[in-house]
Amino acid sequence: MKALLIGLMMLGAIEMASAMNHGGMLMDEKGMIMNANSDDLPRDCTKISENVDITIHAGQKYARKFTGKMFAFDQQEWDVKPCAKINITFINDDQIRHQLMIHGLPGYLYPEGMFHLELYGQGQLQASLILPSQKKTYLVHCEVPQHMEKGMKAQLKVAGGDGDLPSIPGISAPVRADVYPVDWTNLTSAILLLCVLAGCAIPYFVIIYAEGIKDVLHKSLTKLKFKRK
Ligand SMILES: [Cu+2]
Repeated sequence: MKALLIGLMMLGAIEMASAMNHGGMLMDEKGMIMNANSDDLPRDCTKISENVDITIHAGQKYARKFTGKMFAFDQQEWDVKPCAKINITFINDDQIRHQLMIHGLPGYLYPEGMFHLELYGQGQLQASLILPSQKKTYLVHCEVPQHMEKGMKAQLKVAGGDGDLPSIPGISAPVRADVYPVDWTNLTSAILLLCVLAGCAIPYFVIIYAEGIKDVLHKSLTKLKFKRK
């Protein structure tokens, strides 16, 4: 009987563990960590060159310094040594979902070449990864629809990287810049012309008829005062 109970408890524990950890993916009610790696060396590394602690904030307030952007990380670029181990603390300052995804990593260590942290709202997560020795620039972004396009894009360089990625806020020019065209029709042109004419004409008439306007205002105010009495 005792053996049976222990067996059942062990089965329960295994089931709980598998619910939390699906092939490199850790989940709970706050968020998700996918493909973290703090031990396995990339094939081209003989040892970890440096341990780097990086704190990355995500939130709307970090986009204020970039015109036309809505979401951003607090930093847009990091540079580390070849074979560096990065210990990331990812903090979401918003009440909405944000991700920190790093792409282009070796597939034999990181399935789909991807490292992925995700927070469903305000909070923080910690996870590590070890980078290969190759001089390269990795894409860092949030894949929630429109978040990258609206500014949540950055780059992680190894040994200075192999160039800048496009559309990194404050660093590189966009591939296609946002345009805000005016829908010019006869009506909008006529309204604009009318506004310009009115803007020029009103001060002119005010100056010309200043005395008359003053008299009219004075009389109106006097009438009002009498009525109140
Ligand atoms: Cu996001």
